[in-house]
Amino acid sequence: MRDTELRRQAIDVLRGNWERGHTVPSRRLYPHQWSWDSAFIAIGWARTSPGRGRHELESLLAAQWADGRLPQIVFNPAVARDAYFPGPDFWRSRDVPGAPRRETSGIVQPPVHAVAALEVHRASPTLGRLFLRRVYPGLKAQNDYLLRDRADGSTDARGGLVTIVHPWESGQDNSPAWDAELARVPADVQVLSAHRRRDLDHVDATERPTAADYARYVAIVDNYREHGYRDEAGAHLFVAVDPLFNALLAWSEEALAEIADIIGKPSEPHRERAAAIRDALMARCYDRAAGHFFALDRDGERVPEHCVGGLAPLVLDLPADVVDALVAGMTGPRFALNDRVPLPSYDLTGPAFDTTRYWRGPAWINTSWVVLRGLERHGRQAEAATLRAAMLNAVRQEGFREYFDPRTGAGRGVADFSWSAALTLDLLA
Ligand code: 9WN
Repeated sequence: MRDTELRRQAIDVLRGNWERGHTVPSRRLYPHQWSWDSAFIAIGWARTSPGRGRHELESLLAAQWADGRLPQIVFNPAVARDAYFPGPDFWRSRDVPGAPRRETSGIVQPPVHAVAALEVHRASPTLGRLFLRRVYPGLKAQNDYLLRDRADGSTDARGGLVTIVHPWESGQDNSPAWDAELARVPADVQVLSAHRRRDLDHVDATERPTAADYARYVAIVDNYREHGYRDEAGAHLFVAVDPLFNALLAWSEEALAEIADIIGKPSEPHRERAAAIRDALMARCYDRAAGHFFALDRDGERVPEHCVGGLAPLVLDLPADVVDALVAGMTGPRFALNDRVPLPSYDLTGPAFDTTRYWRGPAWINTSWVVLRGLERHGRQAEAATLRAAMLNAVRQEGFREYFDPRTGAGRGVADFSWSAALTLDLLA
């Protein structure tokens, strides 16, 4: 298939998923607005209709909480309340002071939105400047919330890493990096009988998190909701540090610095915050022997599982030997960089590897795109060209699927998935 035809198909998917001001990740499985999806989707819109990219980010920011948190899900009131589980009646944001009028979930997702805002601005700089002025305060407040209320206690006075308090916050829901921490959450699979998992109406159960995972996901939210979604000590049943989340936070601080320069605000504080997060990632998550960035558990111990998120710090300034080690890991047996299938979400040789189950192996377009940007930043053109070819090959062969079998490239999850289409548009630009 020619590039022009692939581009036309990607635009069709985004148009089909456009829903008055935002784009759903998938019409059937995810019929609301998701936070980090909207960032990737805006990057795609920037390549074809920057106005829609602006709407995408502004509609998400309109649902920001008073404390600055940008919610993982903004519920569309026009969609049946039980179309997705867990829906608005499970989260009950309407009972929480400081939550917006629009109902939302109470957790966050990886903060890649400032990067997206800058991409949208670059696509149409004249209107973009006004747009940047409008979105800058919300984007800054999002990161302020994370660095203030989610600061990992063990970082130094300059600040540093932030925690996630639910696997859903990582965006890589059932990654093996969370298994040990999740196992500490008291699970009662019976609680699930009170709910209906709608995801299993659309995707085979072997491609989704298990019932035991969902029981714990529900228990973590029940507890957080009972604490009024306040991040006070002891309020969380699950705490972890995710290298992907923190790498994207630092990258968005760099983007905020550029945005601040464009609109005449102080940029240096953002550069300092980006450097502090990068330094903390290096000091706490980088394992020199493994040549990889690992997640941390609630005690600050490294979780020695090789996940694709551990390659994400490549988007930051890193010492040359660290870049070399990450690229060696990517081209070695664990991630097996090739020009057919994008990067697996988890170590192909790892004990928890699964070819089909969601974030336990399958290849995703968004995480490969982040790593691709990292390779480009460090001038690793050969590896970048290979990864780009793999991403384009996967969507050409299988369509804009949610994820792909990391060995065969077979499409998995839903079809017509928005960020797979959006980031393809970016690759073709
Ligand atoms: C829970 C929407 C989201 C993505 C996540 C992905 C998946 C949701 C789910 O879909 O998570 O947030 O129901 O499984 O894991 O990264 O943002 O596309």
